[in-house]
Amino acid sequence: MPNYKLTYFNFKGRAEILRYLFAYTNTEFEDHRIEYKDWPSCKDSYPFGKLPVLEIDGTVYYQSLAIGRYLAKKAGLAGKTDLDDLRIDAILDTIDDFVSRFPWDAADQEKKEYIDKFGGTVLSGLAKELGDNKWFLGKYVTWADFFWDICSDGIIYYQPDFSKDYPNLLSLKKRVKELPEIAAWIKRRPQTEY
Ligand SMILES: N[C@@H](CCC(=O)N[C@@H](CS)C(=O)NCC(=O)O)C(=O)O
Repeated sequence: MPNYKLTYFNFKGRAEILRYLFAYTNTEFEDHRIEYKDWPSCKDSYPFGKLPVLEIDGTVYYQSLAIGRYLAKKAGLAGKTDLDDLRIDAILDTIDDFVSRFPWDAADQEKKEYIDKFGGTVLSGLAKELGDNKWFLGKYVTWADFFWDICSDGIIYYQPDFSKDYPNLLSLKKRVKELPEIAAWIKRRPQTEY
């Protein structure tokens, strides 16, 4: 079993998908969390000055979705075919486009404007993609389902009614959170606001 050390800040953010993937497979990992006040003094020691990074047996890997794809394959949470992987990546990138441009550090009004302007297109598209299926890929769970749950939680923190008009997307979140390994992780993870 390789030695895993995940480094990020003390919140969910871009590391939570990796923490879900470790949790789902009951894989031990060091959950190293850097406080913001300590960040300026260590930023330069990380690739491109960004987090998260994952050290695997001492070698540093970066970019959360690249790492996620690697862990998802190992966890059996990637696609069963190349075309399924293409669909998963398209869903991930759609969600990622939306959350990457979200004005996390701006005032509430600006956040609301962003959601009003772009949220509907993303939500209706994802709701259509999911349809009446249990998971985005139909019959089997993938890390795209996890990513939706985590990223939408991040937005819901600021706007609790985000996705309230899309019951199938809300049900999907519930199903992800009810997976026993994910439920256990949510219970034991450090409590942070977002
Ligand atoms: N696409 C990258 C984005 C990495 C990124 O922007 N990380 C932010 C935190 S979410 C960061 O390190 N911010 C601190 C800084 O830029 O100094 C990924 O997904 O890993």
